Amino acid sequence: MTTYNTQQLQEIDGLHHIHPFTDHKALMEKGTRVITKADGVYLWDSDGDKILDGMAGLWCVNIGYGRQELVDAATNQMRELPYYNNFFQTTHPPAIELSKVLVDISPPQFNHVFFTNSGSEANDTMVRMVRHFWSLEGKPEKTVIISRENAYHGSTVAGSSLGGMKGMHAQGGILHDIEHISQPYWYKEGGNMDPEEFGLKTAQALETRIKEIGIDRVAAFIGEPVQGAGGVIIPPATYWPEIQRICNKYGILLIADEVICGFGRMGEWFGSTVFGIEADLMPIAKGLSSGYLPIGGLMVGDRVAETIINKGSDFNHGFTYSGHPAACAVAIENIRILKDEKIIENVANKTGPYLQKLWKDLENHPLVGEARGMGMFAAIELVKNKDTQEAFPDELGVGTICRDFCFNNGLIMRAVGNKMIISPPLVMSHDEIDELIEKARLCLDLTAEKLGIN
Ligand code: PXG
Repeated sequence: MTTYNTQQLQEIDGLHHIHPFTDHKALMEKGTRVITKADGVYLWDSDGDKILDGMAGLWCVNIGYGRQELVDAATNQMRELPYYNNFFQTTHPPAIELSKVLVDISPPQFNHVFFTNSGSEANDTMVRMVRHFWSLEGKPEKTVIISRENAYHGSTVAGSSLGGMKGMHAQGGILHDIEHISQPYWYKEGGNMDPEEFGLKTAQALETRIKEIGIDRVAAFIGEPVQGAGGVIIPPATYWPEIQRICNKYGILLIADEVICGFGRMGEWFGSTVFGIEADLMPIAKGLSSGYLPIGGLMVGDRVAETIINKGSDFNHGFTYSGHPAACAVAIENIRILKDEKIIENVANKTGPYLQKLWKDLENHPLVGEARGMGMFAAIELVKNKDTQEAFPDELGVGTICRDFCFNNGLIMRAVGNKMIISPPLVMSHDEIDELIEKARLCLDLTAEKLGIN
């Protein structure tokens, strides 16, 4: 590859590269930040500045950067068999081994996986499989999938339709037979209710909606155990048990989107088990390979698998790179490292509690209305008035102001509206967590100063 300096890179980028979720006019004015290398929990940009990565890339680099074992796994596999597919009665060892490894770490009802290249494709696969399942069950009119407002399930047509982001629906429309109910976001929408009462009431909206649509039409419910991109929204303890009760009562499929919560972020292999959810299907991606190569999948529970396999003939679905050999080899090695180095146990017993304790203390900052989190992800609500929870006007862009201070002070922290969120690599040490908190506090101070709040 040619070596360019920062200015040249920015110029070429501005001329030719359309970025995901980016305002290009603003980007052209500022110039992109070019990330050139990474190690452990740190990134470096093209000017040589070192940045602490509080987001594990995009919620995915669970074991941290620079692991030679993953590089070797990919290299060896590419030398041996760089590509072959799993269509038409062929397969290869890495896909076979990864399917067994995944079944071994999943809850007992999961004995099958369908491979994809991303979380969005996993959700597309899910929509097609759910509708195919009900058709094979002799109920082809059961096509409606119920999701939630402010959910995120990807950017393909099915993914963005399942998601509850209005800005996405406005661009390109939404797939038929996808419905949304309200989210379990107690801080913003709980009003005078206590969290438990609110959790129950929000879950019961599912039952109401099923009755409105008619049970003969409803196929499934989908939710992230904890909403990630929506702003690390942790449901009250009463929420998931009530959702589970309703899904069981009406016999609809329950889909736990594990793309962010899976592979240790919450201190267990999957977020579902943390909340006692017994899912029928689990879209997975991100932490599956720690982001070193693109790979996702749909874990298929026995109830669905038995019908798809025994009652159907072909499931007419698949991607050229479903179960790509190099990506599978990397995922196998990534899961081995998560296991052998007890990274998930550490999240549950050491790193997670340490991070959460320090994070909670940020609540004493004048800008912070709530600091919440679980395992290795967390959010803060930036508010104008802590006592009344009065919010800043959206047009002030208070999250973006804070995010920019973070960027300029060597910390990646993401803004979601007026929320700041983190999702660091699971391997972050206590010293690195101290650094994260210190930098976050500094950037909150700078934001407060700019807004004239003290
Ligand atoms: N489900 C969930 C729960 C996700 O968080 C997807 C599906 C889609 O995965 P792919 O691999 O197709 O991106 C996601 C992805 C953000 C951000 O800024 C979040 C995601 C992706 C990109 C940005 O928070 N989540």
